[in-house]
Amino acid sequence: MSDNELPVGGLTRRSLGGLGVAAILAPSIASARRMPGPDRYRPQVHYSPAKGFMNDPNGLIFHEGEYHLFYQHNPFEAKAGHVHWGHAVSSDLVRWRELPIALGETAAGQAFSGSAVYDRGNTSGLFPSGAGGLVAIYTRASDTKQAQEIATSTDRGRTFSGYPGNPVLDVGSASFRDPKVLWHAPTRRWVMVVVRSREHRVMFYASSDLKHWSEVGSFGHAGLLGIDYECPDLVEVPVEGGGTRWVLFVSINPGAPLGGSAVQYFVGTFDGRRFEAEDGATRLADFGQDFYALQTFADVDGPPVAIAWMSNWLYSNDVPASPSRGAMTLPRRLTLRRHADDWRLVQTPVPLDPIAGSSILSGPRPKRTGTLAGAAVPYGAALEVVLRFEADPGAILSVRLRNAAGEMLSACFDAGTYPGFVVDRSGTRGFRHRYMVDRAIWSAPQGTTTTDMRLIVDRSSIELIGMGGEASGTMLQYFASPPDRLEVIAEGGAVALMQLEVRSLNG
Ligand code: DQQ
Repeated sequence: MSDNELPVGGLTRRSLGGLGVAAILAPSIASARRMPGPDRYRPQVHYSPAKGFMNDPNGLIFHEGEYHLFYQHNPFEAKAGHVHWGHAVSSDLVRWRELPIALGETAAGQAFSGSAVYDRGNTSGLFPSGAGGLVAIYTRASDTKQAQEIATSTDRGRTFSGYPGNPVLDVGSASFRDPKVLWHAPTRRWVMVVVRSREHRVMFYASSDLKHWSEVGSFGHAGLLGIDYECPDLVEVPVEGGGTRWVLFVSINPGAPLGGSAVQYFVGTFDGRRFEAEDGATRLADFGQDFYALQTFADVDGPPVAIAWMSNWLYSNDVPASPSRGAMTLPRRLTLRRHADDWRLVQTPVPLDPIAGSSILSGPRPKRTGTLAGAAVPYGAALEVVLRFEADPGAILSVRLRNAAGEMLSACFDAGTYPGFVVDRSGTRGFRHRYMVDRAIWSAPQGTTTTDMRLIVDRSSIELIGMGGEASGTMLQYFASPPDRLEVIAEGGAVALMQLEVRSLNG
């Protein structure tokens, strides 16, 4: 067992009081190397490449009937490094097809994170007259320099040609990266959002041709600084009930509240030059430990759709390979909800009907304590659990996945003095790391007893979406032996299930 597979402070873990976690967990911790068959952790309903390493989503765009997911990718081994842009496409955001690598390393460096736009009016002049095409905007990164380059594609993203005049934006910095470009309709020009990462500044540049960029504004030294600001995104998001606000996402790494990587966001206005936050609040997009580098798709109709990388730089190189390392979250639609003096980002994972498997549990359950429902779950299947419930004050509703070896993964709503959702992976023994937290907690307004919870559990992850999308908790999790049973349990008070649906998902 290597040092990085040991949990902090020894091997004995205690339960979280009334949360129903096994009291003392077995001291043996299986390492990834001792497990038979890396496929046991292969994501079934989340995108992961066939081999190599994957991190940030890049170049997300809907174009000619296809959703494009480009991503940071090391094709040579399942470790970060030698960054290329991998590529996959989907017609429904759920089933993805991997395509050949889109951008590679050059003598000038690796192809770090960036975005893609459809230059429909050929503003760049880089396409044949009268035609447009896709333009990728990314950071060319060496040890001494990070500068922004562009590349064009006339074949729906299958191949790209680097612009001979690259780089298009070079400020002589070694920490200047992750350009997200959008078309700003009111000012009729392209806007690039990019970070001076070590200075904790998000920079705004404008261009009429994607080749010449002028600085027009900046926003920074705001929120959680961490060591680096990374992967910014700026998008106009509909507010439930009417209107819109601009949301500026800024990933930070390391320095997140749970350690390592996290995505924060600011809500405000943007006039094409300046982003003004509406209040001084820093909000996190996800309460788990494994949600990073969120990016939204260009050119989708309706509310924006975002994908994040489902990992954390503190241990992304150490988690079991399956045989590739790295997976994306499910795509989520984004809206904003206003609460008296607060804003909440609402995330709604796209419908999974295209990959629906069989129904495992269904129907309401009357209010009581104890086991409300239980069923065997198919070996190695991904699961979707949807619950709407009303809990007595003080009750805890848990969804538990377990196996005969005594392992358990649970997602709970605690209707106690401090109500909220909990994702608890402390009872899984397939992989531990000294920086992986056991559980993550999201606080709901005091007095909350009636709400909803949706879980998507894959072979090595769990996503909890609660309170109509306000709570998003994303965590990697590794059973040593796959779970074979699911139970819904009420403790400390009675709970009624107005809705219970559990189904398997086809990988
Ligand atoms: N990952 C990329 C960088 C970015 C970081 C390198 C964030 O462009 O800042 O793979 O995960």
